[in-house]
Amino acid sequence: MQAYLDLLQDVYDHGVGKDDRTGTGTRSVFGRQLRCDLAEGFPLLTTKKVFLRGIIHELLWFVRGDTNIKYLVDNNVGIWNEWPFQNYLKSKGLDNKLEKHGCDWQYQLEEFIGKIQRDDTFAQQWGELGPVYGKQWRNFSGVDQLDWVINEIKTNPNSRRLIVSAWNPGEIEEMAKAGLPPCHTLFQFYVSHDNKLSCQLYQRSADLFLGVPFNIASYALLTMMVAQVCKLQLGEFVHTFGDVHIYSNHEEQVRTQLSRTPKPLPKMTLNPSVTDLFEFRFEDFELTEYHPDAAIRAPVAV
Ligand code: DHF
Ligand code: TMP
Repeated sequence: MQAYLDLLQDVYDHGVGKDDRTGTGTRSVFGRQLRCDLAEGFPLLTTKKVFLRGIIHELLWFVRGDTNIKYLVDNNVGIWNEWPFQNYLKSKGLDNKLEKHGCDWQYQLEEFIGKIQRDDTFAQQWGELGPVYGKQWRNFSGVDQLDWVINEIKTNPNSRRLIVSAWNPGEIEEMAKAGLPPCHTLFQFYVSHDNKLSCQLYQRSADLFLGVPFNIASYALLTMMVAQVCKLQLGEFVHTFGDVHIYSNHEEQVRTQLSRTPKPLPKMTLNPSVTDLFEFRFEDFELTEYHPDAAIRAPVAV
């Protein structure tokens, strides 16, 4: 994880000012790479407490092929709440009337999430993020890419075509309307001569302080799950970035983060009796030896 902190320092020092879609402003660089050996421990940041429960539920939600926040809301994970809420406000003509993160806004958000919990029809109509990750992983123009890639790793491990893509050009506009076009865009598996499974992700756009610690842990977990069901050992996670940025309202948090010293990595254990990727449940994941520094709160740019 030192590599993550080095990248954070690099973008903080050398990132060039760039305006962005959200109007927040960033320091940004283009084209970087991190790699970590998954056998050395679970790559969860120790210099701040990372919300692993949210990461696990989000990954299970992708794997289910789900694109509605209801599953996350029901499991008390709020990380995707603001995007459907924003759409809801827009439809009511309230999106510019409420001060973001102000009292009224907070109240309306709680009302909205309560309705998602209680009212299935409302959740179906307003909880959708569009044809994002879950949809594309499980049904990209009729192809179940996860099912396909598992079968391919098992039967043709030397393949150089072990790719899953969330970037579906025909559906990007639909995704942009309801939420976001995929940031973690495409990943490829690799089986080495000594039966280790590696995974490389191409992330087109990376919120280095907030999103990236989630993305690293999420893909490390996915690689562990796939390795287990394909009876392979753990190789590397290679994380390749397009636009890597630090938002201008995260700079104080980044300085705090960089002043801390990393601790040994925690250990992640998966329930060894699970042999089908689609049968993992939340209870099948166990994290031990995680002794992080305190969480560092930061606003997410919507
Ligand atoms: N937009 C932006 N601008 N950055 C993102 O990282 C991002 N991530 C998305 C959707 N849109 C995004 C999905 N993933 C948080 C983490 C990941 C995530 C969305 C939000 C987040 O807010 N994390 C906080 C609080 C977590 C909690 O305890 O609820 C964190 O401190 O990690
Ligand atoms: P963009 O679509 O304009 O690139 O904005 C998406 C923002 O969300 C950008 O800051 C990257 C960030 N992001 C992550 O870093 N990781 C994620 O998993 C997601 C969904 C978004």
